[in-house]
Amino acid sequence: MSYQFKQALTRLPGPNFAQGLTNAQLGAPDLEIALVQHAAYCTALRRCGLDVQTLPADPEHPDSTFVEDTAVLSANATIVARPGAASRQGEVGAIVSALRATGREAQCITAPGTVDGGDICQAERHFFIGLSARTNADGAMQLAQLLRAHGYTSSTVDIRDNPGLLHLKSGVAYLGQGRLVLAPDLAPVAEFRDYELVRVEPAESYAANCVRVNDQVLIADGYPQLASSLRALGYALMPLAISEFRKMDGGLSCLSLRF
Ligand code: CIR
Repeated sequence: MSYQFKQALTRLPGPNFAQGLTNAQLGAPDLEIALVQHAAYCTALRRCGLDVQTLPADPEHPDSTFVEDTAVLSANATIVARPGAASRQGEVGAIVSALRATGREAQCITAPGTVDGGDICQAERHFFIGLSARTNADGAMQLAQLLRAHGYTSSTVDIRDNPGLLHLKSGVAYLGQGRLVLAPDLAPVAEFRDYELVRVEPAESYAANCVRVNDQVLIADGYPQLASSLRALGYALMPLAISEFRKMDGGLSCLSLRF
């Protein structure tokens, strides 16, 4: 990955965390454990060299710890998303302010468009935009136009027939050097055929949501096959416990905005 991340934005899960949206059927999350896992995640980002700003929990928005969904950030672009779940649309105000404080002025996705940042996967100068239950065609079109104005290309990947994937990045991660980690549900997607694929076994599908951060790859702990494939390719891994966020349909990428 040629781009080096310098900063990250995260947000604490709050006492209302268990009231967020989920289809995971893994039981209610334990807030104390979630806070420990969140702190370890922020520490991992710092070890990757990032300056991490953690916003306080938002009592109005139980899903607001999943900050990735609120924006699409790249070297040149700062685009504030418009989450597809109505209960999450109020999360963006605090993110706009936090980004502004770092000197980034945001452009916004507007109604009737919806975009969740979790549906957006950047691979160098190209963005894959997932069409999902959260990101609609209008939002995808607005985003593509904004990205084009910043010199990026994009293409859409329709995951609406993949009920196992909440977001595109639930099933794909870009590692740099033209290489993607890919969950089995996305294996048939023609858009990915020009990339070198690290295929995730069906039993480890959840682990496809890993995150390359500078010289490290954050990976959910407990997925030995993917970990061993990535180590064999020379990646330094940071395995992280993420169980409480998984109970709320979240993964590693969702817990931060990296820029
Ligand atoms: C939601 O359903 O919106 C949250 N409970 C989980 C969001 C996870 N975000 C992500 O995968 N980017």
